[in-house]
Amino acid sequence: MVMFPRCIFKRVFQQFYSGHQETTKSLLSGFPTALLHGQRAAGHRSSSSLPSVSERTLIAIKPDGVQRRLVGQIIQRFEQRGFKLVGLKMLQVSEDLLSQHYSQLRTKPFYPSLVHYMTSGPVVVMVWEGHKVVQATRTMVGHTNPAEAQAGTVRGDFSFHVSRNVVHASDSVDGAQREIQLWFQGKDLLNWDCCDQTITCEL
Ligand code: IDP
Ligand code: MG
Repeated sequence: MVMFPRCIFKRVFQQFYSGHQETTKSLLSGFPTALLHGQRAAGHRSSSSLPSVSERTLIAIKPDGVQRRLVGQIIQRFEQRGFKLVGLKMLQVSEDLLSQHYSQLRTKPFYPSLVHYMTSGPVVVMVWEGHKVVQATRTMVGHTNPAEAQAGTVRGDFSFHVSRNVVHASDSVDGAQREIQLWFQGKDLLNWDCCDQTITCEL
């Protein structure tokens, strides 16, 4: 018997009881067979205990990352890790937004150059969701000063100076909530089911 991921079951039941059998059929026929079988091969457990996956963090690819065409490679790292992208946009940051984002740094001597850097071109800002995503993405991003960042981290692989460190990642769960509210409106964040949720999220 083919084991269907939980999200597919949920949507099939929703579709069936709401009378959309055609949609249900297309939902099933459109789902890659290999993935369905892969689910069984991966050893699906009918777990009822989902970890807290509601944690979210804000990641931004800074202007140097965008200019150097690193957007795809950076996004790929978080996707490969298994985190879920729930918000994404590209924008030219205003000084006002930046001063709120970096409110704790306003008195630092490097603040004017930080503003100049961050407003020098577009940024790509994202919200990622997953189990302990704040801590995990900070580790993946690496030390603030790329000279001290480990190889294998984003900053350790793509940068060498603190004034051009390619990417931002929230440093705490509270900080992430504050930053997400600053950069995104609630309606711009999507709650969606990953088809591989039982593989990547259930413990
Ligand atoms: P973080 O980005 O690792 O969280 P923060 O201390 O919050 O580090 O600093 C925010 C940003 O300010 C850094 O990512 C970097 O772009 C910039 N910054 C921090 N310290 C310096 C510095 O000494 N010189 C120049 N820029 C700095
Ligand atoms: Mg910080």
